[in-house]
Amino acid sequence: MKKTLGRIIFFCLLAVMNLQGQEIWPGDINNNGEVNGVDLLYFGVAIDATGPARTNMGTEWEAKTIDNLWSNSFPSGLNYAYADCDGNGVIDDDDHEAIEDNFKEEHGTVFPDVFLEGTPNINPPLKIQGPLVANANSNLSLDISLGTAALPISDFYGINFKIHYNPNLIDSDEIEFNLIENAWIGYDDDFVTTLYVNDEVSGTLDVSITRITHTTVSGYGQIGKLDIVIEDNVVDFIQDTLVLEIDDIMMVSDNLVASPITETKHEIAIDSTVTTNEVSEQNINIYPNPVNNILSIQHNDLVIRKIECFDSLGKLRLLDTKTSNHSTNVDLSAFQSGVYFLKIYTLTGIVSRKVLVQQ
Ligand SMILES: [Ca+2]
Ligand SMILES: [Ca+2]
Repeated sequence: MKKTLGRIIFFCLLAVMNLQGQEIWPGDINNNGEVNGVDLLYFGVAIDATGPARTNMGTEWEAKTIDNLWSNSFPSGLNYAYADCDGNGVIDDDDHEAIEDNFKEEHGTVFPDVFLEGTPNINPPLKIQGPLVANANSNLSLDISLGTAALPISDFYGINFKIHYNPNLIDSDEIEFNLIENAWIGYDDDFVTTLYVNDEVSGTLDVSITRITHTTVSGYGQIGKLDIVIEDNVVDFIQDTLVLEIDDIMMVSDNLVASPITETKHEIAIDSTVTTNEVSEQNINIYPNPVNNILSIQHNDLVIRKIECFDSLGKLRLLDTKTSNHSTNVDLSAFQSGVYFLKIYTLTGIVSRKVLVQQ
């Protein structure tokens, strides 16, 4: 989302106006109408502060009346009472928990957080680095780094970002981000706190990290690792390149001043030609390709159990369980022109092939 001056002025006005609102929704610390990782950045700034407790304590997702404002405010003018999610009069771990419990909840009108998009080679990048090719059903550990020697980071206090992935290509239960030991931004519980939320449906991992020391650090290089497991059913070929994309980055100093960070993406080609071993490519010939009628699958000594054909959307269009010796024919004459994917199950493994139908 691009920064615009109008939005920022409006956002600041909103923050000041909210002082009159006198009610908080637990977890929405910056009071913009939604709970997300940006609220953790505000939490990190306000941590350990104390003020008057609320009479209406608790973190259930409902409006809580603020009885008394605190003496501290965020730079935007928003009162620290909004950071005391549970209302006990101190900003501590329970308030962090409220962000997690109410993550993605919304109230009233949502004024989306503003993310400053960096310019490549001018602003420091947040990068994913790792292999460019991977086999189906393999585990990968990718490096996440912030800043480079040429474009280092100064006055780091916290960062929030999203990693997008295709949930059809990786095991969405298994995706995990973790800070590495000795990460230059801090890694120990005494120095940083984190919040990771994975949405398996949309394929989004929200990562939020903030220091809790009231002091900033400067540096560059690796901060964490992203562990993923490539699915073993990617042979359906809905897509054979995994794209991991970082966006919605907000990196702030200890007074919540944001600096632009360059968004990046990392592409991994998934080699799914053979998902189980022992089937040599040379053992199966498919012809003609392109085809408009009968496709011949010559399989020499391999015994075929079944053949599946998927269209480019991954929909199963044909299932053939006939077996024959050495060669099997598949009728594709009714298929529209386009790319299709064959999955050939043999006794020793599965072979996948791309077929072009031209009518
Ligand atoms: Ca918020
Ligand atoms: Ca509290």
